[in-house]
Amino acid sequence: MNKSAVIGIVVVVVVLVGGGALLAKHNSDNNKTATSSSTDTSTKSSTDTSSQDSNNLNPTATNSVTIQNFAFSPANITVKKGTTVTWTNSDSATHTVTETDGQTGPSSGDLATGKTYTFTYNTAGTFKYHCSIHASMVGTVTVTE
Ligand SMILES: [Cu+2]
Repeated sequence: MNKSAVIGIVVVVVVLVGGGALLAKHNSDNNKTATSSSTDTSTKSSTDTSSQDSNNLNPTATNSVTIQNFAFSPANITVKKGTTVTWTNSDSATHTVTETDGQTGPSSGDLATGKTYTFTYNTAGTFKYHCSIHASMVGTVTVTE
């Protein structure tokens, strides 16, 4: 009786250890699969990054511009006619949002840190603006029908 019980336990242990080894193998296979798929993800994200870079050359579809590090971000945006654009000064310095080319456009006056300014574009076209304090700060709003 005792011997057969011991044999039974040994059999159970062998089966468990064997099964555990199989599971471990299976898991390592899964890990390999996960590793290769994460490689795919990083390849995809690097592709996304390059497409974001090319997007920076084109207007970004947004009505919200942040002023930071002495620059408008994004500097070039596109909105539909009738859109109100909001500029937020998140910089430590005072800036302005001032139309550049004599068309109807923003004229914020001095915008201290944390202040916002809004302007509604009711005409389609391309509208340049700048900061009247820092000549290097320029931006463009493209208004579509
Ligand atoms: Cu400025």
